[in-house]
Amino acid sequence: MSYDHLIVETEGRVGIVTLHRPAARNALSTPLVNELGAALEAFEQDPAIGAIVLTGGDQVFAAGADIKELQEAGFVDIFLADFPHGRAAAWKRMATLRKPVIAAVAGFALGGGCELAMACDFILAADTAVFGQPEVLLGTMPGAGGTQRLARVVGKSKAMEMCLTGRRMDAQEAERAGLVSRVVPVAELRAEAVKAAATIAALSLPAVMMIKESVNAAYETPLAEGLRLERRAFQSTFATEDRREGMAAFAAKRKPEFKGR
Ligand code: DAK
Repeated sequence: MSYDHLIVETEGRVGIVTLHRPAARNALSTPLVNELGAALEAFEQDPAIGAIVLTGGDQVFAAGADIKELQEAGFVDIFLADFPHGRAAAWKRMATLRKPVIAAVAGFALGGGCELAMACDFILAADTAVFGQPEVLLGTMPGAGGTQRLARVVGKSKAMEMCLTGRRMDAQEAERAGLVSRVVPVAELRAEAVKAAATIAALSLPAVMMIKESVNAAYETPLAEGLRLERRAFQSTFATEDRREGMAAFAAKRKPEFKGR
């Protein structure tokens, strides 16, 4: 498949999706979001891919929803389409991918851009990264997780301040607040993200998927239920060839060869 607003590549077992609409600061237009959904789905279905990097390149991650596309829309348009043109389907799919997705963020990740990064499994930030939920400055509010994921990750005060005032957060503050896993020089961002994804992609895919599911459960379940789910997932790994191989390799002092089985 060819894409107009994305660059889609692979490096070994890593799928890399680069948002590519530089003239509009990678604003998340309907065609771009639909392409993003298709590209992620293709990697999810591809057995040769073990992990995914989502980036906007080294200038900007994404400036949010396409404001020009939305400016004439009325409530009924937005409501009936469940936010324009089936776009919600791509967002929902994003949240249900089972393979890990790393957001590699350089420059602005604003509004829907910040929400898109937060919908990934973890965020690696360049030292140029800037996060914000400026929707209130447009007379609206975050609509794709900004009030929910941000509050869970950085806490109520910071989330409230950012969503209520539109104040942006730089990479260092984002790291202190736990929004990003770490900050790297912008020139190294892509390589670091691909390296992390390659590390994951070389491991046992069933174990990786169970870990992702279990960590995500921490945000959606009471502790006792989350612990039960984690315990059951841990026990399930004892049904995989990879778990046997991993422990046998350790005991034999050799590198494990995981098959994803
Ligand atoms: N939409 C459309 N065009 C945009 C854009 C955007 N979000 N951001 C930038 N552009 C365009 C500019 O209009 C300009 O176009 P031309 O004038 O050249 O035609 C070009 O990109 C360059 O922009 P600037 O000249 O402003 O560039 P700067 O580098 O000076 O500034 C900036 C970059 C990102 C700081 C600035 O452009 C900016 O503040 N942009 C708007 C950021 C913003 O307010 N974002 C929030 C949008 S609301 C949901 C899904 C998503 C959402 C909600 C629900 N569901 C699934 C339910 C999300 C909502 C939002 O994100």
